Amino acid sequence: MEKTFIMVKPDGVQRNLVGEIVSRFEAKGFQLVGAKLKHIPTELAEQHYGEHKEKPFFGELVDFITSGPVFAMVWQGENVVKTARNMMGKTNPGEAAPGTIRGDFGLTVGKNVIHGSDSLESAEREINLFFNEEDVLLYDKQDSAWIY
Ligand code: ABT
Ligand code: MG
Repeated sequence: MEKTFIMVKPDGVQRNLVGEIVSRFEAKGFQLVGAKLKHIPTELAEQHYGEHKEKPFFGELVDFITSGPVFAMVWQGENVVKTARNMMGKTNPGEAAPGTIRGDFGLTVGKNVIHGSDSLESAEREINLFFNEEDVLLYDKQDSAWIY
């Protein structure tokens, strides 16, 4: 079953949106298989956002993501990478549709509340950056038969 890496960014944690965001993924039918509150060290932030190293906003991005704790999660389910991105909405919350997480809770591209892996390859890379193997739990869930 597919897995993705989802993270409530420091702005989302400060604005008490962790519960709301977890609820949306639970209600959709996805399964939470890993979670932790973490203050990201600079080195990990630079690795996580490695693809943006040469961009003019890289410094600000690293400063923001290390400015306070994030809530890092692994979610599992059918097509979860793409579906989670759809649930998050566009990168710029000003353009994100109402009903999406960024559309409902964000205003600016610099503080856009949530991160989600953009491909299967990114998901595997990011899960491995943030979680040890034993901290991703595989367990049976009673509602699976009613979702699939
Ligand atoms: P992330 O989930 O944070 O990776 O966002 P997403 O994948 O939707 O968008 P990308 B393109 O990966 O943006 C990464 C972060 O960079 C910020 N950003 C992006 C800017 O601040 N200015 C810009 O012009 C662009 C293109 C937004 C993203 N995160 N934050 N915070
Ligand atoms: Mg991205």
